[in-house]
Amino acid sequence: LFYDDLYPVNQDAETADPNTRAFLLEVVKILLDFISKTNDRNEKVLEFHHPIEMKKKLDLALKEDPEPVSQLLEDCKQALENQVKTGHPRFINQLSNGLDIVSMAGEWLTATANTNMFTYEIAPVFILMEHECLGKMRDIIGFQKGDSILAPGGSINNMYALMIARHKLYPQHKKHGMRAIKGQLIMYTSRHHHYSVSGGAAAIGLGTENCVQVPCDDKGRMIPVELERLITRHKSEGHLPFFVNCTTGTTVYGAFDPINSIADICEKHHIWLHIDAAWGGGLLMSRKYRESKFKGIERADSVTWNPHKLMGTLLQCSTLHVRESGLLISCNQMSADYLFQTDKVYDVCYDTGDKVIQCGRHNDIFKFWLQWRSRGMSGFERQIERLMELTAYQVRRMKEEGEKFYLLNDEPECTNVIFWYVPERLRPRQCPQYETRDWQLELGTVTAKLKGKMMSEGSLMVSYQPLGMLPNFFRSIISNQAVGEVDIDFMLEEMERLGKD
Ligand code: ABU
Repeated sequence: LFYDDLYPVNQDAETADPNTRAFLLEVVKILLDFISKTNDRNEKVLEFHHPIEMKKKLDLALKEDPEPVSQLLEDCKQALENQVKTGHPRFINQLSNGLDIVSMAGEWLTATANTNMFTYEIAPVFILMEHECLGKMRDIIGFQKGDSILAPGGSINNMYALMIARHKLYPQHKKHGMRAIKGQLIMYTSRHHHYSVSGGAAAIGLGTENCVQVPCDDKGRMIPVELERLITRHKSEGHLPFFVNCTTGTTVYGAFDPINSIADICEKHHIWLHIDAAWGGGLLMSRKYRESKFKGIERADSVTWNPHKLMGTLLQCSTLHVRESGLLISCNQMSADYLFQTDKVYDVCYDTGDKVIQCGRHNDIFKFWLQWRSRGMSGFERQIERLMELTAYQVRRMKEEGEKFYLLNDEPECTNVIFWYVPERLRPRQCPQYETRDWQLELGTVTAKLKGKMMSEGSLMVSYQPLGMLPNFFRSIISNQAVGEVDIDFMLEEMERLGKD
């Protein structure tokens, strides 16, 4: 069989239908095998090959003549066999981990419906699902009215927040560009901010030097008095402070900037308050954590929240919520006549595509809506609280292990646990340099080597990074519902096994 024996090229239902069904059923079998392996703790997380070896191993050539369907099935198998199993309970590497089955089913359906999200005309059901989910998320945040969009990732949503904050102050910028603004706009974010915030400053023409990094405390939280000191200084220099990014769930530490204190400063100085809850936002689904970690969130002007992180929605699903209605459309609308006709037969406020700068927009909502339906609020609440319980278990177990692990924060605010694995020769009894700078630097080297061993072995993946003065350290993340206590025990044992010098 070849591609032209299948729909849509073959229009003869008598042959195309059985051929197409047979092909797709074979694809589904391959997918189901991958799902089984992903959830099998005896399977490896990955088969690591260096890029040069991987290129030799794979047949990726695009040739002159068609490949038969049988080869395409082999290609599908090969792609998954060589893919990292990001839903494996021992993949503890990224903020977005896991393979939620209901959400995945939604993604399969989304691919089959293959529509574009710019107008109600071609995506009626999915546009209404966006209204439902986004409206519910705004309720949870505490925005009485407002507006929301989905964008391809938290970075883009953080940039949208910058654009609409500028638009609110200087609507003429849309037409005249930077000459509409007399003075230098300045924005603020903590030193532990996600890099997309300074990336957004570069992208919208503000310049990274005008994205001022506010010092943090030792837990990685912005220090409000430092923020106010900087704002006051910049104002006295004649600059225009206009935007503060408050991170709730920093990428590495999982730290929460103090919303209410920052909101007080923003109100006093008439500055837009954006909350980057791309990572921590999932905790809003728990009443307990909403109350303890997000006090004051309803005072924000905008909030980024990525269900594809802590909530386990399949990649990608990232949302932006704005307290004031109408700003998104006024900032981004270009009124393309061929899409957004105003004389359509239906209520065109459902044509949401002109609120964003993208034209083509992927359907990121169905998998999220379906996942939410499957759980209700209570199911999501349990899911989120379970992740936090497991995090507490990990910290407890690491403390029980004594000198093998050096926790850099023993009270994590999210599911990030940051630590060094300490090999025997660097433990206090063997190591006179314990806790010195040289000791830290040596642990930084050990960390990168140990990660390399994990990958060669294929048994575990935990990410690492340096940060500020700290050389490389591990950051484990629990956002996969497949993870259990047994996997945390395994991580600790495996690090000790692989970490032996
Ligand atoms: N957007 C931040 C993702 C980083 C991470 O998964 O580690």
